[in-house]
Amino acid sequence: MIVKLKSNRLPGILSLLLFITLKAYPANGVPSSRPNVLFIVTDDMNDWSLLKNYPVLKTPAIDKLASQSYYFYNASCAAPVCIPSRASFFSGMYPYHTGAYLNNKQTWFKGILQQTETLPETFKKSGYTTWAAGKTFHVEVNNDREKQMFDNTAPKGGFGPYAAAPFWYGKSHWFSIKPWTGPDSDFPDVRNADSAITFLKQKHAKPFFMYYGLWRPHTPYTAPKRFYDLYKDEDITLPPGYLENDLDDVPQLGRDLVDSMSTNKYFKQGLTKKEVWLKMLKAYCANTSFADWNIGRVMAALDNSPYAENTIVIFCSDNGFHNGVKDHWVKATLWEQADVIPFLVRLPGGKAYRCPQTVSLVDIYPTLVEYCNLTPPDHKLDGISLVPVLKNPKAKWERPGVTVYGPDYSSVRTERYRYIRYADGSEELYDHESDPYEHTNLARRADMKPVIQQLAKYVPQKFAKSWGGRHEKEIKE
Ligand SMILES: [Ca+2]
Ligand SMILES: [Ca+2]
Repeated sequence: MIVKLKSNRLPGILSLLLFITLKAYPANGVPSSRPNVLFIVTDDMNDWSLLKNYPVLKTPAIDKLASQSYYFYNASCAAPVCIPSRASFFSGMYPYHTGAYLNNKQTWFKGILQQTETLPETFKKSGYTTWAAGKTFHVEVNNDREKQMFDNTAPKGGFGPYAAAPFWYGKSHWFSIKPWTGPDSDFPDVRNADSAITFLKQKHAKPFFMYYGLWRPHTPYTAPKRFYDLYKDEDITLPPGYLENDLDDVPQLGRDLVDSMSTNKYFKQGLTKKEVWLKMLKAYCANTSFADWNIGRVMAALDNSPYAENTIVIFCSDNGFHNGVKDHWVKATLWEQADVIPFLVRLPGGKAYRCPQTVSLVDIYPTLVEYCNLTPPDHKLDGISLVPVLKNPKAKWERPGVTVYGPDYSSVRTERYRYIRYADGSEELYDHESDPYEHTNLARRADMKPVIQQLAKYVPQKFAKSWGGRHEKEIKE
C-alpha cells in the first residue's frame, strides 16, 4: 500500500521508512536486514584438513571454504565427545555449569532442556525460519520440544549402512571399514545434503537459521568406494605427532582415558596395532573426503542461491579425533587432538583471516545472538561473542579455551600453553611454541610454576553435579 504513494509527497520521515522497507525486502524477497545462518557440523573430524599436517588428506570443499573464512586454529570444544559438546553449543553453556559432561542419553535432555533455551529456539523466537537435518543432538528429543526448535521435521537418518562383518573383529561400528558400492542415497548424509540443497533453492520470506549435521567422518567407516579410491595404501602414514612411549610422562588418570585401540585386544587377525591403525587411517581419510564432498554440495547450493550475500556460514566439528596420537584412537581426552576442532566462520564477502584467538564452541551462541540481533535467552550465556574479532581479526582475546570431561577433569588452552588438571590434582603442561604435539609434560618443572599459577585461574572453581555417564576408555565391540 505504501508503495502506491508518491514518495515526493511524503514527509521526510515516511520517505525514510519507505526506503528502509524497500531496502530490507528487495525484489528477490530476501530480507537484507537480518542475515541468514548456515551452520554445518561434522562428527569426530579433527583439524588435519585445515592444519595441513597430514598432507595426503583431501578436503577440497573445506579448503575452499577456509579460503573465504576466518580460520580459528586454536578453537576448542567445551567437552571432547558428542553429546556434551553439542549440549554446550546448543545451550551456550559450559558443561561445568550444566552437569552435561559425558555421553549419556539422560544427560542433556533431562537437565539442559529444563534449564535452557536452545539456539534454534532463540532464532525462532526472533522471527527466523529454523531448519535442520542430520545429526543434531545425538539423542532423540521429544517431538513437542523439537517442534519448538525447528519449523521442519528434521530428518536425521543415523550412521547409514555398514559392513555386517567388519574387517578384523567384532560387530561394532568402530571396526567397520567398507568401500560402499551401493547408491550414494544409501547414506543419510547424502539425503540430508539433498534436503539442504532443496531448502536453499526455495524462496524464504523470513531470514533462516539452517543446521546441517553430518554423521561422518564418525565411524562406521563406510563411504562410497570412490572416496576410498582417492587413497593408496602406501600413501598412508602414522598420524602426525605420533611418538612411541608418549604416555610415559602422563599422570595415571590421563592414561586411564586412553582407549582399547592401544592394546592388542581387538587385533585378532594377526595384524599389529600399527597395521590396524593404517587401515583405519585410510578409512578415516576416505570418510573425511566423503563428508567434505557433502559440505561442498551444500556450499555450492548456497553460493548459487540469492542468499549467498546475506548468509553467515559456521563450520565446525563437535570434537576432534586422535587417530593414534598418544596411543589413543578416538576422542574423549583433554589433549590437543580431541580438543581442538576445525572451526571456520564465513561472512558475506568471504574474506579470509587466520585467527589465533582461543575461541570455544560455546562462543557460537552469543556470536549469533549479536550478529543476527536476536532477543537473547533468559539464561546466562557462558561464551563470548566473536563479533569484535569478526570486525577486527587482530582483536585481543583474553579467555583461554576451557574444556572439561567429567567433574574435575579440565584443560585450559591459551595460544601458547595447554594446562590439564585431573580429579586427583595431577597435572600436565605443554608449551605449544616448542611442542605442538604435546610430547613433553612440563608440569613438574620448577620454572613453570608461575605459568601454572596463571593458567590455574581458569580451571573451573565449581563443577556442577554430573547427569551421569562415564569416561569412554573402552571402544566397545
Ligand atoms: Ca563427535
Ligand atoms: Ca609425553
